[in-house]
Amino acid sequence: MARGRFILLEGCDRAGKSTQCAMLVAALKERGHSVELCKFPDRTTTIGKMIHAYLTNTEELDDRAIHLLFSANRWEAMQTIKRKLLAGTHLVVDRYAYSGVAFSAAKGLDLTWCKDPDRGLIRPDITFFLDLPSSDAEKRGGFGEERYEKREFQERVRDVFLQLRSKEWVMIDARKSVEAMHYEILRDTENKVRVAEADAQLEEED
Ligand code: Z5A
Ligand code: MG
Repeated sequence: MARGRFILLEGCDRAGKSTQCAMLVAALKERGHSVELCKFPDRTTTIGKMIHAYLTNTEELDDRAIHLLFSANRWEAMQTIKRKLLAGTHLVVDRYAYSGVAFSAAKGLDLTWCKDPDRGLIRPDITFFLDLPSSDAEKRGGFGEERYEKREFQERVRDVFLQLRSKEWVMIDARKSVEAMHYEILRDTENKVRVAEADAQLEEED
C-alpha cells in the first residue's frame, strides 16, 4: 500500500486556503481516495485554545511565546499525522510551519530563530502557495476580525512567505476564480498521488 501524501495549502490571508482544502478533500473522496483534512492552528486542543484566545485578542502573549505555542500545536499532531499517512490516508493540510515562520518573522523576530522549533516536523509532499496581494485580500469576507488582519502587516507576511519560497512550491494565483484554482490544485495533486501509487506498486512487485 502507498503511504498517504501530505498535501499542504499555504498562503496569504483570505487567499482561499480553507475553501480549496474543503474542495480538494471532497474531490479526492469522490474519486475513491482515503483522505482527511487537517488544519493549523488546531484550535480544539489545550494549546490550540490558548492560540485562539491570542488571535481573538482576549489574551496577550510575548511574541516568542506565541511562536512556540504555534509550533507545539504542530508537534502535538505529529504522531497522529504519521499514523494516518502510514495507513495510506492522504492528508490535506490547511497552513503549517511556513505560516508559523512568516507571521513571527514579519513581527521582526530573527528568521533562523523562527525556523528552529519546527525542525524535524514531517515534511509536505506537495506545497501549494496561494498568493494574493493584500489589497485583494481586504475586499474578501471576514478581513479585519482577528489580530493579524491589517494590511501593512499582511504585506510583510507575504514578503517573508516569498523569501521562504522553494522551487518545489506550486504557486497559485489566488485572484483567480474558486473553480480555476480548484482545477489546478486537483490536477497537480492527482499527478502526485498517481506517481506515489505507481511507485508503491513497483516496490510490491520487486
Ligand atoms: N498563524 C500564525 O501566526 N502562526 C502559525 O504557525 C499558524 C497560523 C499556523 C489564523 O489562521 C491565524 O493564525 C492566521 C495566521 C496565524 N492569521 N491571520 N491573519 P487561520 O488559518 O485560522 O485563518 P482563517 O481564519 O482560516 O483565514 P485565512 O486562512 O486567512 O483564510 P483562507 O482560508 O485563506 O480563505 P477562505 O476562508 O477560504 O476564504 C476567505 C474569503 O474569501 C471567503 O469569504 C471566501 O468565500 C472568499 N474566497 C475564497 N476564494 C475566493 C476566490 N477565488 N475569489 C474570491 N473570493 C474567494
Ligand atoms: Mg483558512
